[in-house]
Amino acid sequence: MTVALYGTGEKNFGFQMDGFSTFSVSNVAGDVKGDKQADCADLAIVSASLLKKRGDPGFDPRADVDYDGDVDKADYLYVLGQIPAAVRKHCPSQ
Ligand SMILES: [Ca+2]
Ligand SMILES: [Ca+2]
Repeated sequence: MTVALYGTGEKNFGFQMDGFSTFSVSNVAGDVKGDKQADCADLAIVSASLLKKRGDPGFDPRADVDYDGDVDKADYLYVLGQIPAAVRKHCPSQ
């Protein structure tokens, strides 16, 4: 397995591993998409992988915000909690 690290600074980086799609990690809490803001799109990513485990079809590693190998209520509630209330109320009903 190879792991490549890249980045433009200490706050933004990404990594790539064989068998996984490339994704970036930003320093914004709850931002799983990597656009530097926590919003409904991030919650949608978590929702799409909810109750899936690493290795399951459709599992999105970005959604596993606590890196415990699955996407569960803890991941969901974490992201939900990072979305500003004014933004959250515009998200599709959860
Ligand atoms: Ca985001
Ligand atoms: Ca998790």
